[in-house]
Amino acid sequence: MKPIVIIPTYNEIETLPSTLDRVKSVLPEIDILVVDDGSPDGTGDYADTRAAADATIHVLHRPGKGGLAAAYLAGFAWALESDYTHVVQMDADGSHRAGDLKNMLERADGADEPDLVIGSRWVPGGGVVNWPRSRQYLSRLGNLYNRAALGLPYADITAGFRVYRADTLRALDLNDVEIVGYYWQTDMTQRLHDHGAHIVEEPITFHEREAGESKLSSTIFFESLKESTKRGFRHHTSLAKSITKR
Ligand SMILES: Nc1nc2c(ncn2[C@@H]2O[C@H](COP(=O)(O)OP(=O)(O)OP(=O)(O)O)[C@@H](O)[C@H]2O)c(=O)[nH]1
Ligand SMILES: [Mg+2]
Repeated sequence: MKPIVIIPTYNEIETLPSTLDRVKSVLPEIDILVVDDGSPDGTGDYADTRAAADATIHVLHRPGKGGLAAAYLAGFAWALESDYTHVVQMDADGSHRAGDLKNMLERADGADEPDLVIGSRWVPGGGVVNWPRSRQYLSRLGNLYNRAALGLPYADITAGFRVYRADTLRALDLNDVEIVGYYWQTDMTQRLHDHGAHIVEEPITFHEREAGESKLSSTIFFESLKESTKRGFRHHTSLAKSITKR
């Protein structure tokens, strides 16, 4: 197994140092790619300093804030050109923990060869720490809504902590992935599900961001909700059509 951890950053100077330290202390050999969108607070420069001192740390600089999905897709393209076997999505802000990452990688390396391991807050053994009740409700509701609207049988469809099998990503056409708001996590889950992928959930403990500012705005949230609804209608209409044809 040769995984790479992709960490997108926008103004995470307060949290990226400890995130890199923790991943490196638990998984010293692992490769990391920081994808920075020209953070005005110098996060990209900091990542460059770390990369200069450690050959396993890489940095991809993008010119300006282009959104989380676009940053990940650029990171995927970079990683898939090399011989990595697994590609990890991980936030910089301390919400995703290195100990959980280790478990997720072990799960990804299991004999049943999952195509996607979702780091799940909402399966037994998973949970959240210090997350405001309002965010917990939003996450649970968002997942319920997505499950009902799209028929996806997973507990944490919108999770951002994930391990993908690289060959599975290579086999998918990611050119038209929906990059609206945070809907793209759901879109990726659905793409893999429709592709017949083996998707499993590994419990994680998600922590409230440790410092810095959230990039999740209400606009992003409502854009994602709108997209789920649109896709949900499409899903149910095609389901109804296939039933009436029978
Ligand atoms: N490169 C890049 N990274 C981004 C962008 N937007 C968010 N990120 C990063 O994506 C990760 C998730 O963003 P967050 O702001 O933590 O979003 P969230 O986890 O939903 O919200 P909070 O944790 O509550 O703040 C963090 O590492 C951010 O720095 C972007 O436009 N470009
Ligand atoms: Mg966060």
